[in-house]
Amino acid sequence: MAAAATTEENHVVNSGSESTAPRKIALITGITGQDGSYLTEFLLQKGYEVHGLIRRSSNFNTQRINHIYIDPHNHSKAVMKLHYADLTDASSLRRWIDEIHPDEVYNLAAQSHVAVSFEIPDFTADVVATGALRLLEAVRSHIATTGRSHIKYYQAGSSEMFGATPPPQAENTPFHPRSPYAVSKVAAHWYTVNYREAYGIYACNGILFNHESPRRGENFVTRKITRAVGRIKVGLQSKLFLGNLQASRDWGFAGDYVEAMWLMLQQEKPDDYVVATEESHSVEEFLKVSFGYVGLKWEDHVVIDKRYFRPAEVDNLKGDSSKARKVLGWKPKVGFEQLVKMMVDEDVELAKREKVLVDAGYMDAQQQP
Ligand code: NDP
Ligand code: GDR
Repeated sequence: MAAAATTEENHVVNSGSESTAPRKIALITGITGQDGSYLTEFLLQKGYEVHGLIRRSSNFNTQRINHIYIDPHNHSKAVMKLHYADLTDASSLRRWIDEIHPDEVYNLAAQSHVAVSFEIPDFTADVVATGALRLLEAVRSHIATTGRSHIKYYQAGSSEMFGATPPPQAENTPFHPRSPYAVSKVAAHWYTVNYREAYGIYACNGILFNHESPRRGENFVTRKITRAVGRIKVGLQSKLFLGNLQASRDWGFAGDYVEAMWLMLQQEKPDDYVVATEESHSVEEFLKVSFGYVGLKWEDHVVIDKRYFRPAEVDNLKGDSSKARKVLGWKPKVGFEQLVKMMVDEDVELAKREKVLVDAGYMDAQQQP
C-alpha cells in the first residue's frame, strides 16, 4: 500500500491555496489514530488546513488517513500536511508549532492501551503525561514569542481518569485512576488546567468516554470482538480469547465524538467537558449483540483467558454529559446497537476479503489480531 507519509519536502506551510479566504489551521497530534482520522475528515469538511504530526515507524502507520492524502506537489488540493514529530521530542513539537502557526492544536497522541500501560509504564507516562506538558510548553512559548494568544488547545482526556469512582461520572466527579495510563491522563488533565490558569491559555479538557468505530485499533475489546465475529462467520477462526466480560463501558461512535472536541474550541471561554452517551453495557452484552447480529452464539466461541485480566480493573463507566449537551449543544447520533452493527458489517466485509487471500494461498488463516 502506498504511504501517505510526508517527505522532508512536504513542509511548506500554508502555501498554494487558491482560495483568498484565510483557512483556519489545525495541528493534530495522533492524526494516524482512530480519532485523528475522523477529526481530520471533520475539519477538512469545515474548510480547515490540517497539519498532522506523525511518528517515524519501520512500517507505514498512515492506513487510517491514506484515503484523505493528496500528494503535496498538488498544492491547491493538498490541505492535509504531515510532519515527523514525537511527543517525547520537545524540540519537534516547538519547531512545528512555530512553523505552522496553528489556530487550534488537538493533542490526541497517546500510548492509549490501558492493559499495555502496565507493561510499559515509563513510556506511557512519558508520552501521555509529559508529552502533554511538552506540547503545552511549546504552545506557551509560541504565544510568548509571537503574541498569537488566540491559539486554542484541546487535551484528549479519558473516562479512565474516574476509574474506581462509581457512575454516573461528571466533570466534578473525583478521579481515582486505576492504571499507569489513567494516572498519566490525570496528570495531563491537570497540566492543561494549570496552563489555562497560570498563563491564560485557551485550553480545554475533553473527558471522553469510550468511543469506537470500524477504525478502532484491533486489540481494544469492541474491535477484537467484531473482527472475530467477521472471521468466525466466514470460517477463518473459531475461538475468541477474552478477559473480564463483566466490565461495563459507555460506548459511543468516534465520528460523533470528534465534533464535541471541535465544539469545545469554538466557545467564548475554555472549559472541561464530559462527552458520553449516558448508556452503559457490559462486554458480555456487546458479545451478545454482535454475535447475535450474524446468527451466531457467543458462548460457542468465547474462551476466557486470564492473560487478558488487568492488575486493576475499571468496573463500571457511565457518563453524565449534561454540561456538553447544554453548553455545546452536542449529543450522540449513533446508539449502541447501531454502533455494534456498523462495526460487524465492516468486519464481515473485511473477513470476506481476507478469505479470498487465504483461499488463494496469499495469507495464513491463523494470522489474526
Ligand atoms: P489511538 O491509539 O487509535 O491513536 C493514538 C495516536 O497517538 C496514534 O496516531 C499514534 O501513532 C499516536 N502516538 C502514540 N505515541 C506517540 C508518540 N510518542 N508521539 C506522537 N504520536 C504518538 O487512539 P484513539 O484515536 O482511540 O484516541 C485518541 C486520544 O483520545 C488518545 O489520547 C486516547 O488516549 C484518548 N481517548 C480515547 C478514547 C477512546 O475511546 N478511543 C476515550 C478517551 C480518551 P501511531 O499510529 O504511530 O501508533
Ligand atoms: P478501555 O478499553 O480499557 O476501556 O480503554 P478496552 O477495549 O481495552 O477494554 C474495555 C474493557 O474490556 C475488558 N476486556 C478486554 N479488553 C481488551 N482490550 N482485550 C480483551 O481481550 C478483553 N477482555 C475483556 C477490559 O478488561 C476492559 O474492562 C479505552 C481506550 O481507548 C483508552 O485509551 C480510553 O481512554 C478509554 O477507552 C476510555
